[in-house]
Amino acid sequence: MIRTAVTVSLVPQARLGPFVYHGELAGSIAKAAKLGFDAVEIFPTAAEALDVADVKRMVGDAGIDVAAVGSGAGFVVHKLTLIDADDAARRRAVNFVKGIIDVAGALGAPAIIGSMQGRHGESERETALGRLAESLAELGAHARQYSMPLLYEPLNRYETNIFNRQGEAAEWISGRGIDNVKILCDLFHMNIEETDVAGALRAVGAAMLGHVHFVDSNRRAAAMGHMDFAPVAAALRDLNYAGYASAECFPYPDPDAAARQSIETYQALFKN
Ligand code: LER
Ligand code: MN
Repeated sequence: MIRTAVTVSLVPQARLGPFVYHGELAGSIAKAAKLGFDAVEIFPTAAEALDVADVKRMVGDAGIDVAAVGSGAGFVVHKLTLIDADDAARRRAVNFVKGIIDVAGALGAPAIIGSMQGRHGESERETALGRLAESLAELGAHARQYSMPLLYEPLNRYETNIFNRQGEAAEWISGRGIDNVKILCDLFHMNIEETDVAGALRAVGAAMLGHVHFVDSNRRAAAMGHMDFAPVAAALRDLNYAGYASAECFPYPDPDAAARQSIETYQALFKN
């Protein structure tokens, strides 16, 4: 059974970003539970900023889980990337993600690599991919102690030039023998980059599909844009996908309405 999650960003610099709830973890967790979500996906400013015992208590009291923990602040706040040409800066990036993996692991969740993959310069692609492969391999191995994969999220062309398409990223990870790293498929990025969103999910395949950002074409809540969700749901069903459909969308027209719309669309697609 696919599980539902809703995003909560605690990063002030991302206050205009595509997260349903912003800034207030306890209240957001309570709202998520009340609306019927199974979990929250959390974007902290850094690992040290999350008090694991506190978060455990909050989700425990609400009777929900943590779906994933994002590392985006590593880039947005600290400008760290896993492909930085400077060895010391790249090491800081890897260590930042290790911290996120440790916190996520303690919460029973995987960590996400999105914007920390960076963007390579002209004619530096192979070097950048080499650095990314090395970083992902180290981080995937680090995540294994928690029996969690590391989630790698291809982004659209306006955010990265590393991998924009899901199937290519999955093939590259498998082909390089990078262990314990799965793909996070964000339907918004896919709407920009893929010719066939459902086909791209199938191309990633059951073994590599780790998480889904459940959102519409315009980055509003599911069913507030023009994404055709029926083939997407059919692909996820056919793949026996049992991970999260996590609402990562703009809080439009307001956070609670976006959350409600997301879970109602999910229920309409998967619960009958
Ligand atoms: C960024 O566009 C995104 O989709 C987030 O999940 C990345 O951290
Ligand atoms: Mn995303």
